[in-house]
Amino acid sequence: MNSICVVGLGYIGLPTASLFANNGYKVFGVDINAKVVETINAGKIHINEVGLRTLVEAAVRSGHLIAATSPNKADVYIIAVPTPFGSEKQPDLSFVFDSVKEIIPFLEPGNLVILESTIPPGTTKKVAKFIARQRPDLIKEGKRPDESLKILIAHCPERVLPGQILKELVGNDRVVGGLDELSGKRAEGLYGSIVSGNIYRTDATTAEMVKLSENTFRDVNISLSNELALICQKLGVNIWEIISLANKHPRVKFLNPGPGVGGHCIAVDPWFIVSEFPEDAKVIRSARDRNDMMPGAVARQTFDLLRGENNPKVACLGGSYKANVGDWRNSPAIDVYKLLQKKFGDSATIELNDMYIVDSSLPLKPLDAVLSQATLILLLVDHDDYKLLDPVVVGELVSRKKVFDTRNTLDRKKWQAAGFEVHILGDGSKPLL
Ligand code: SAJ
Repeated sequence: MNSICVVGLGYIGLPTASLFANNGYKVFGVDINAKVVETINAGKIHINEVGLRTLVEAAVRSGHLIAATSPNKADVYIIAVPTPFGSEKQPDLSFVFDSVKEIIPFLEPGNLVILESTIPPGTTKKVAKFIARQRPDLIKEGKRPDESLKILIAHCPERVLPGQILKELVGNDRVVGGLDELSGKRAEGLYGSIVSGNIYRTDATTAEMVKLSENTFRDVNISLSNELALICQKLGVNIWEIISLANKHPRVKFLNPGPGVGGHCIAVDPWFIVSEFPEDAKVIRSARDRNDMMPGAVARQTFDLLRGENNPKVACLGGSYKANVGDWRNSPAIDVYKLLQKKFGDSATIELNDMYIVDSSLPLKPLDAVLSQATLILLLVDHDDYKLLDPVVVGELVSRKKVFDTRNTLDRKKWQAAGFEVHILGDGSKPLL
């Protein structure tokens, strides 16, 4: 297993490819985007992730990582392409199957095919059937995997947190699910060469469900905090105090409420279970719905806080889907920003700042410009840079000292001491409409 072909050079594929390349493997990276390929072959990166640039640069310079727009013959094939979902919340597996289609002509007996992409339960088996139809010499349909497989197939879901991908790729425990015993063992051996955490071997469908259950657990937990935040708001008590005290119980661990759940994992993966089991996945579905309605709730409360003001100016702080990253896919902060623009039309100025986002398609403005003459500061993302803001300095820029913190990230007492009226999502200070 000396050569690896990694299909998909995004947030997971590129760090994985460069880690293997820096550990002695010959790695062929594949991406459909020619610009991405060109960037990587120049030793540069197209995504922002701590430590990635150095790793890619070293991998390319050593000649161990070469990117191209089509696959190369290798011992191992790792598929790390996105699995988005459509407007009907159905998973779109076309990238996965297109990638498999591309590698099929290269497959030889003994090769290992690994699906790293997050996939609905049963997909690894479907991929095996798909390969079997085109390469009956490698997989025989209708037989037990250990009797029929001449190649090895496994699902090894990634579990890393954006913002600390490289650290977690190495340090986190891994679950590897083989289609048969040997597939699992070979995949375990491969990841063992780059992972310092434990590797747990299981079957492919279990590995698929482990990954989906982890993210669903987090989504359901946050939805409960969000629901309680809305209830506390009506009740006139503070959800943050309640969570902090409840979490003193040794068996309770609430996550934080906020303006919603975004990104391409937690806001998406639960739908992979719902789409397969629509009648059964009731809690999962309503948790998704609860989290999806949070941007609307935040926009309504913002509207309420501005009631009676003529031509207000809202300084929206943060557009990414979470703190200290520049990724704004499915970002609830952007949803709130757009809802406010729609709700106010020309009767207000709504401006957006985010120092992490590099995408020029968003109308981002510098922090000073956004804060200047603002009548409300709306904190949507808890970037460290916002935590460090000095309320005295900010107070000199704004035209009205009022802040709505949807992440409970600012030091309330400090901001109040600087003369600000401080509202925190779920603190019970103003009823939600
Ligand atoms: N969020 C809250 N309250 C919280 C925590 C998060 O509202 O207490 C929001 C965030 O602001 C964000 C969203 O949830 O909008 C998701 O952020 P996250 O940090 O919870 O998770 P992701 O999507 O960045 O990464 C998750 C991780 N999964 C788990 O922790 C179980 C990561 O380990 C996975 O590898 C990743 O999904 C993935 O790729 O599936």
